[in-house]
Amino acid sequence: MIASFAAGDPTAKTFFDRHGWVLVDTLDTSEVERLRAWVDDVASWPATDDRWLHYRELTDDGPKLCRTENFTPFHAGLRSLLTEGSVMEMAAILLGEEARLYKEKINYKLAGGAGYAPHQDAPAYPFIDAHISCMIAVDDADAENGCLEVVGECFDRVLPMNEVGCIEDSVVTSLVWTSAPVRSGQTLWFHSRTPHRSGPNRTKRDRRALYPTYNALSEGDLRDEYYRTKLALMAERSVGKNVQVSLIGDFQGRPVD
Ligand SMILES: O=C(O)CCC(=O)C(=O)O
Repeated sequence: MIASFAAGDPTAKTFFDRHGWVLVDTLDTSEVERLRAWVDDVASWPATDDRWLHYRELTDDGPKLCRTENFTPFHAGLRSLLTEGSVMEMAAILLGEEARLYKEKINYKLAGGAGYAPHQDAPAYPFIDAHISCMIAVDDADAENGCLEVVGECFDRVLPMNEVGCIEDSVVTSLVWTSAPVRSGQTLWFHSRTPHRSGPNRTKRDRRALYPTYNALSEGDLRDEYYRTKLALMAERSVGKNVQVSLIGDFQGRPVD
């Protein structure tokens, strides 16, 4: 078990500044129930080309939803969770100034869903120098259903990358990886240069999580520009042979077609 901090506790920043990640208790049981209903809402939305972005992967049980992005304009509850209240407050504490939502995604990792290769987020996030992300656990995440593994005290620079923008193998083996189980309602915050990876979901239990990313307001309000650029770049190039959900080839999911 990793020790967690209470929501809004300013001392979480001291831990974060040293380790590049910190675990925070964010939602109580009834808030988790409400969050699950909201995530079910989003998962039920149809595919569209001009609103939210759904991505699917092929699992041994057939095609499954693996990610949704750009949902806050279309869901008031999730928009409020990610842009007001204790999550936003913690983003500001950790960034050391007012924060803005840069992007948001739900990673579903449903039973049988694939994992993520070792990477840092920074190379996938253009325009800004300092951003932080968090994993808000919708379901309990553990080693069996593919929780994150992080490297502590290692966020001062972008590490050498392979051809798909993930961390080079020789560097991966030299790093010390810590498994980070997260209970539903807890939030694992991490710096955009904190190396992380996760295994597949080998269980029958879904492992859904929200991942908002924030930048310091002094760098601007960049969310619309991020999504415009991401879609343009993904339309003109692809990275690797797996399902492309990002500007780097971190996701290991098999394509559906
Ligand atoms: O959800 C996971 O297991 C890992 C997610 C991740 O690393 C990412 O989306 O960049």
